[in-house]
Amino acid sequence: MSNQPLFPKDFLWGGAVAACQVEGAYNKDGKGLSTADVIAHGMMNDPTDPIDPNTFYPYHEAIDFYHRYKDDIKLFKEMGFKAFRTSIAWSRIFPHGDDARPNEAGLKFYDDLFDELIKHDIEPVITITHFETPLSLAHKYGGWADRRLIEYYTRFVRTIFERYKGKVKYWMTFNEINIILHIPFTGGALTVKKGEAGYEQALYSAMHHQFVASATAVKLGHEIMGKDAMIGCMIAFGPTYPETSNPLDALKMQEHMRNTTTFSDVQVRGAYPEHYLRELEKKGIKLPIEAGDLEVIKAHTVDFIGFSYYSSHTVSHKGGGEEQSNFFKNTVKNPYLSPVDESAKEWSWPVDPIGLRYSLHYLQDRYNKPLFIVENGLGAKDVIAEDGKIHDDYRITYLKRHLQEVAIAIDEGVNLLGYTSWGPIDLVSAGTSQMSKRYGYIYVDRDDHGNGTLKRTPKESFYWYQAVIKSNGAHL
Ligand code: P53
Repeated sequence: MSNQPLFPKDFLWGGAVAACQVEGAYNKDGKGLSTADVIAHGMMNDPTDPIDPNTFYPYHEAIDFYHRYKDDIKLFKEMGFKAFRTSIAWSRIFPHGDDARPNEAGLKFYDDLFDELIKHDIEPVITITHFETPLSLAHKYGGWADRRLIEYYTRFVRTIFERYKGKVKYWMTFNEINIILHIPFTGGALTVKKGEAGYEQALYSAMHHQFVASATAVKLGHEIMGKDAMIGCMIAFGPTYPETSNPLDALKMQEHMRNTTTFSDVQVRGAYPEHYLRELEKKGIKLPIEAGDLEVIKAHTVDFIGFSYYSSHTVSHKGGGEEQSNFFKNTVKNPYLSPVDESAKEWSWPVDPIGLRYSLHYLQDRYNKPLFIVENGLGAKDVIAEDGKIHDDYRITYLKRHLQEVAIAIDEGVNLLGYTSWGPIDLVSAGTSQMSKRYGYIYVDRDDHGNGTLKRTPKESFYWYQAVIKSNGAHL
């Protein structure tokens, strides 16, 4: 790429994490248990609850960011971060979710964290809740399938908006809100299991309640923090391609794409698409819509669209084809995509940098709202070389190719607020609970069983990203 600065002057370069995947300190300073605290292995869907003292729970200590954030932020600053995305652990603030009063020690922790970021001129970008819900809300109410969760979430949101106004400008209401249909336990606190009676109805009830809660948060955000506050949605995004030019494949693509766009449509356009309402009706599902719900959703649409991008999907009308991973199920292999690097083979998420450019245009054409890439990155196995360094050239290649596409999209007119790559420091994987699926520019000495010193070491990609930010994207 040429040395032309294509990125806007105040572009928010940085990295993104989630509270539960980094903080640890799961029972410190009054924090209540969250749904993530009962995950011992695998996808965040399969709790080992109650906590078994003989089982290792990776989220309990995670990478101990709770105690080490000052040093970690120094490293982020050294890379030149302008923004850092993290989330608030709901059960630090409301230990049971439905408590009448917040836990002051929890509020204080985020005050200190945000102050530390601001001190280093790093803009906090905050996800209100990211794949963790107070566990007690699961036990007591069965999670978001119960309408009362809207009230408890709103209480949480009001508390943090009032507390952190003036410190935090960028907010997102729910991490990857569309993932609730795939990982209903951590984000939705749903206790009914797949295959059990009422499972589907519970999923869609939870979804509707989260939409109402999200719109209510946008409303409150503007009331409490004024027009300056930017309250966004956060969607797990990836375009769907048809396997061939067969019109039946095009229809299949449209159907698959709607699994995602329905979620952005509700939050950005303010209404359920007609096709979705019909589809649910045919499935015999009844959305628990109460008086005023649709009006709130209509009136309080988001200010920007935050999205994660890891890959695209390819579908065929003939059906599933080769299963590529949990999230990419019902998709077929796309022969035009780059091969997955050896270091990332275990997870095999297809690599499609052009798909990111496509996504940016797609979302801008559809919604015409500011966009924010709040996650992108390569989960890979890293090895410490004999010289003691981590030569993660595969990660640099992945990120570079994606950022080159981002630069082109911006040059072609896309309005992008920033780019926070996923896991700038190694963290616990949401999809697998592994530490060995690493995304970081910073290596953390910790394995899948909890061994290691937690020592931080910059990888080769650390210096690469530092140069990218320093040149505002001119040196990719
Ligand atoms: P891991 C599935 C598909 C796309 C994004 O994922 C996903 C998931 C859930 O696994 O989640 C986001 O850790 C999520 C992060 C997560 C990250 O992608 O499975 O917002 O919490 O860690 C990467 O490799």
